[in-house]
Amino acid sequence: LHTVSIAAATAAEMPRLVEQNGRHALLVDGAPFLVLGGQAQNSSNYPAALPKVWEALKDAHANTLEIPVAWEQIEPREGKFDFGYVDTLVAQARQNGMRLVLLWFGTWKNTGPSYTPEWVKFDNTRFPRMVDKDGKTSYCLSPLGEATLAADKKAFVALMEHVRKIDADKKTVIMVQVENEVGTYGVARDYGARGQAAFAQPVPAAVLAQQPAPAGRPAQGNWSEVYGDYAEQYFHSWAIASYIEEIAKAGRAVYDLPMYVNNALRDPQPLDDPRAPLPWRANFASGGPTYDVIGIYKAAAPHIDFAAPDIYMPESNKVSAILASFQRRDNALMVPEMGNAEGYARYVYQIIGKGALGVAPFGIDYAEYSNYPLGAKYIDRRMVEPFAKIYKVFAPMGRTWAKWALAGRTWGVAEGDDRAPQTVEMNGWKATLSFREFQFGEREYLRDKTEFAAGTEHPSGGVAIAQVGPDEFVLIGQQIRVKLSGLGANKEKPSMYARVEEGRFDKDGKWVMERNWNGDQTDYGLNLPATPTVLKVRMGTY
Ligand code: N0T
Repeated sequence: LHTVSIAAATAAEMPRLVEQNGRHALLVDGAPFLVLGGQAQNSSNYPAALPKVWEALKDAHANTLEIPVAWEQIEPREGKFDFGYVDTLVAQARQNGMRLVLLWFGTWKNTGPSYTPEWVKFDNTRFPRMVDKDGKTSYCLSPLGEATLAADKKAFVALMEHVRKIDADKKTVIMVQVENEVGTYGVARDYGARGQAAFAQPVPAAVLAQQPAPAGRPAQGNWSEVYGDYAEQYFHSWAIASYIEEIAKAGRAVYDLPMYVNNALRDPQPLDDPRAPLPWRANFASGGPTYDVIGIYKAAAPHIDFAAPDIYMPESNKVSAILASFQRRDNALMVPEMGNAEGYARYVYQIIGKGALGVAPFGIDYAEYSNYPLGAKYIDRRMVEPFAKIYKVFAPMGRTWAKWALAGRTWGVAEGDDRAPQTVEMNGWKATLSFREFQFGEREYLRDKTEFAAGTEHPSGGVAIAQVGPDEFVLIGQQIRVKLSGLGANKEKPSMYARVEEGRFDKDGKWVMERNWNGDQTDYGLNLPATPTVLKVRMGTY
């Protein structure tokens, strides 16, 4: 027994990302892993606050906790490191059966320096802040401050060394977020002496390759020559991404975990609008990894695996546009933050169905704090419940799902704010999805055509679909009617259900059939109830 457990421990591979035909997976212990996450509140990164975090995470049926490690906390006095919190966190994560994503709150947290140690916060000479056009000092630390970069990097490397020391055997920590929502509000870039000098330099070739000059502008030159009205934002994005690259590269050199950056979004481009986004006009944090500068981050920060959206825009058309713009062949989709209000829960189906590495509502934590109106008002079980019921069905099949997602076999839909039907085209089959339906009959059966099923006052429907065989599907959903019809080779053929099994996946990912749906339960499509339900459906043609 002893030999076996040692062999198993040494066999545990480093977590890493893989890509296959534009789809991605996060490998944990050598196999695809679905992050059913929750993020703790900002100030829960102390041992005394952790019990309320675990309680909420467990109620949520989550498998991963995202939680800050603050620079001020590990290096309160320069060069004197204290990893007591990290030790407690990792030990308790193991006791609670959770994986960890560590959030490095360093030079930038929501763009500001509030999580830097005091010896950094107030020393403008050694750690310069950005300067605006009029020479006024900004709140934000400059990405061109060499001493700031050296100090942040040193602390981050110390953290990664420590994580390697305590966790290389078990891999409880599976990923690291470098900084938090970087960029700068109010000022487009650093106009200080260093900023002016760097801004006058030619745009690096790697940046030009990712973000070519807009039509009608010179293909190379300095930042203003090439990018015109976009120059300040692009330059600042490059400066911040380059700074982050130095930190991530040094951290990965000591312990090579996947690393990513998160983004406080600019307004997304509507899906049907092909125009280029407008230049920065103080309407979002300049320099952050917004969808329009992902290419610049790719060029400047190759040690960052992906840029990820923090979704606090509840509108369904915006959520769809955000997911579309961050899911790229060169950028795995992952939603490391999302509002924890009930209306966001249905997006879990869309996000997971699209093949994301995972998702984490923000504030899954029973600390007495709510970030309403971004998230829920509730700070108890009522806040967790809408997510918990969905995570519960995904939890035992997470790795199976992540494998299907990597293979490009999955789709996801959430009910739109317009409540309108949607369609999904799969291989040989089309799914038509409608909402607010009664479980029996069609709308024309109703005397009152404006009558809708109880419990559908607010959009709450969603489904994630995996095509597991040519004519076979796994559906996981709630508050939705699903109808399948032939497409492509099956288009002209009449079809019917061969089998509609309701059941669940057990802990080993094996299907456990509970009953077969037929008769009223299938005559009007597959009407998934408010309780998330898993169906294994096989179609046949005649
Ligand atoms: C998030 C969280 C936390 C459309 C807010 C969101 C977290 C940070 N910031 O609770 O502070 O650490 O990443 C900023 C959203 C701005 C408002 C967008 C309105």
